[in-house]
Amino acid sequence: MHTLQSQLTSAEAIALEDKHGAHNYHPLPVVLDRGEGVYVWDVEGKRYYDFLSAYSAVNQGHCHPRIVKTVKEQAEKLTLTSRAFYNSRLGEFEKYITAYFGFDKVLPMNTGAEAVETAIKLCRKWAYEKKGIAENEAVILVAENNFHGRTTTVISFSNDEDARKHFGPYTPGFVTIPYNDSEALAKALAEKNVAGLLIEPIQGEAGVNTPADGYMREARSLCNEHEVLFMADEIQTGIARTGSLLAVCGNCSCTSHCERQEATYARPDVLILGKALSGGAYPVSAVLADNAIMDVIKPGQHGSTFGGNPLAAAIATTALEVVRDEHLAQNARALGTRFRAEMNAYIKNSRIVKLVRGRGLLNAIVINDREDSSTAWDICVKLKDNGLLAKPTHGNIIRFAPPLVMTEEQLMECINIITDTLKAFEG
Ligand code: IF1
Repeated sequence: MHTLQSQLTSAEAIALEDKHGAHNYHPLPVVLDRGEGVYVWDVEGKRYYDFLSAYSAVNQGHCHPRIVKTVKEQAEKLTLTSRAFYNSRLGEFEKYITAYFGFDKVLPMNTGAEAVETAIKLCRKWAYEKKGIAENEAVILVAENNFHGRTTTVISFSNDEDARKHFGPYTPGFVTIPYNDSEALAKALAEKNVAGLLIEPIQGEAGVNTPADGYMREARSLCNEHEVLFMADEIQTGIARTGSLLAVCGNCSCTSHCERQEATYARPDVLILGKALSGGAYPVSAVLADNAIMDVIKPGQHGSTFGGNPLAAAIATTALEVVRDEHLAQNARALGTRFRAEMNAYIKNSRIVKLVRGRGLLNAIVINDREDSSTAWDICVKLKDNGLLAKPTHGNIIRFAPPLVMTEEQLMECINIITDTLKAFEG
């Protein structure tokens, strides 16, 4: 069945990447060859639980049969036309995704960073043409320890040395405020020329930094008061990952906008999606907004060769259908609650784990060791040996984010692998 069987050993594959590829990553030493649902297999045939899900791009599970079927069918028919012509899939996708998330219009792109760039451009143009900010004076507020991608403009407002050092000169027009601090936000919003707030509902790269429950709602209403666009980067948190369709939905796991949500929903003016929008089968990102904002962009002012191509449109439609049909938000919510409960029970008697935090199936444990120690990395290598793949993030933190198609039985097996592995580090 799997005719594309690799002929390489792990060591050979790693050596090839090391020799011929730029060293812009430091991967765990595992070479993956096949995936199905919550599992991946390395080139030697060893099976692992995937607790990274390609940074939440494969929420629907690896090689989801419905998504693969769409890839095959559309790839055999038409893949790319450019936007110089209409294509038969884009309009249907646009209708579907705007109804799904409750916005007037969508602008499709490919990668997450491109969607963030799109939101920034949209916000600035809106500020000059609708809000009346003087040309070149628009300011966008961003949060400390943000991660929004790797383009030169996006890294201009990062405070991560690795991400930005020696990549200057930097794009001006951004002001950093502390995360999860409504007072600081209110103060910054009172300054002149503020056009937008760009924010992650949970900061992934910062170690699954989860804000207070009311923070997003407060940010939303503060932005309203100051006529400032509230732009939510849901590239990592969105599409059921945190136990809601969007993290800004708050405490609600419905996959359509219900009445219950009125109490908790921090509706963004600009919604930024990527990653799981394609279920990991293809790079698809999107920016959603209502007409009053989106209509400032006119022909020739923004675009991308691949953005909105028929293959992407078809895949993204199926990927969103899977999330709804398989109740992935509800499953993420239930399994996430179980995961944190089990981890908290373990942590009670643990020396090596300080705490667990997160929402839905976006969680992290904080290791009780110096930030610059290799403990989190060493634990991840051991987890790999024990059949579970996770990746350390900044400051001795391990992120746990499996595909959302996991069953409770599988989760319990994984919790056993994790706690058994941690026990070996209790010392
Ligand atoms: C890498 C982190 C995750 C994102 C948010 C935009 C983007 C991302 C909130 C850009 C991308 C990635 C990219 C990945 C590592 C990763 C990551 F650790 F850096 F923070 F997921 F947790 N907004 N996140 O999280 O999207 O252009 O990559 O499609 O290897 O850099 P992209």
